[in-house]
Amino acid sequence: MRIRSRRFVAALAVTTSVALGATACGGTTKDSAGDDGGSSTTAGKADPHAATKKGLTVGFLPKQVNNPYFSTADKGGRAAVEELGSTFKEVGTSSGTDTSGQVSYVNTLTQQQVDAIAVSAQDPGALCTALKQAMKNGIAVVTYDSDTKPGCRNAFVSQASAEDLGRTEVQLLAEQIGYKGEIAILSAAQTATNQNTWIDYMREELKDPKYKDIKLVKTAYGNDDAQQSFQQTQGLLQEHPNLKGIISPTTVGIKAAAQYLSGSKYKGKVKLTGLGTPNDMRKYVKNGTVEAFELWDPAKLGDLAARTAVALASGQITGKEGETFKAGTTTFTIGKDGVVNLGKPTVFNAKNIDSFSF
Ligand code: RAM
Repeated sequence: MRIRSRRFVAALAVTTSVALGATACGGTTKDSAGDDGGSSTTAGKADPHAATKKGLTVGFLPKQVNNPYFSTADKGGRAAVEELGSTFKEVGTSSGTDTSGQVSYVNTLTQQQVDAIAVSAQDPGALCTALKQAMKNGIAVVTYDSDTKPGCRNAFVSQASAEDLGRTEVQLLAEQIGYKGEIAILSAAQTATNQNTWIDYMREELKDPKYKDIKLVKTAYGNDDAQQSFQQTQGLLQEHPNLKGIISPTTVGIKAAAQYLSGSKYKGKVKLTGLGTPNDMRKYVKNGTVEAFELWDPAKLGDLAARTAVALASGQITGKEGETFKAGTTTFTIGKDGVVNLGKPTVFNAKNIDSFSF
């Protein structure tokens, strides 16, 4: 009965949601509802002993389908959803910069009355109206990989501490270039919440006096598109002939940059690090283009996003700081602003890369 009435409300509200969603299309929008700070908690009190609901539908909306990183992440999500007795579905755009497409998919999932949405946001604000509408309809909303503003979702499942990721990428590159020279960043979309947060921490790290001889000369955007990222790498080297190193905090970007460097006179001379998958990067580590880079296990991120979504939809958590829940055999605690941290990333190099197959 309770579910029925929620579904009825959902069906009614969708018309409004779609209309509102349309205004949010195409870029960063300031949300009309104002302040989006502080995570949005689901109504009521968390009951950590509530049974895990079965028969739910959990919709995954990655930043970009057919990006191998998200294929692996969402495979982990699917396995967890199915293990918990629910149904998994995935929808999404093939471009990593199609925010209006993401808005439409949120609206469609709301219309289809799914029980939970797990979304990796291309933009921190553009999805807010649509996601708030989804939450109003009783849908649990989790962001994973790339967050929205905290008020637009119940919880964010983060791959690792953003601060650690930003700082360690600078540390990795600084060691490789001997703490001296010009460096650049090759990022994903200009609006991507995750990359922008990491880049802010990279800049913070660079303020340490031990990096006084390192100069960040440019941040370029390859939009998580292989060809654009390749061309941006080429452009960086043409514009900055003294470049000593590149940090690319995106699996698409680092792979394209490695491909460019490995076929150029810069191979092994211009250092490259960032976030990549071992499967993409193996050959560039073996041929001497790349020394070390890092990442977390994307499948584990998808797994945790799914389990967080189901815990929210089951009422075990609401997204409030301090709540705890079990994901598999591990107990996770919700931190400030509704953030759940997966753990520490792994650094890959010639010594260990063959033990990883994602
Ligand atoms: C790309 C995407 C994703 C990011 C990884 C590291 O696949 O931009 O959001 O987390 O790289």
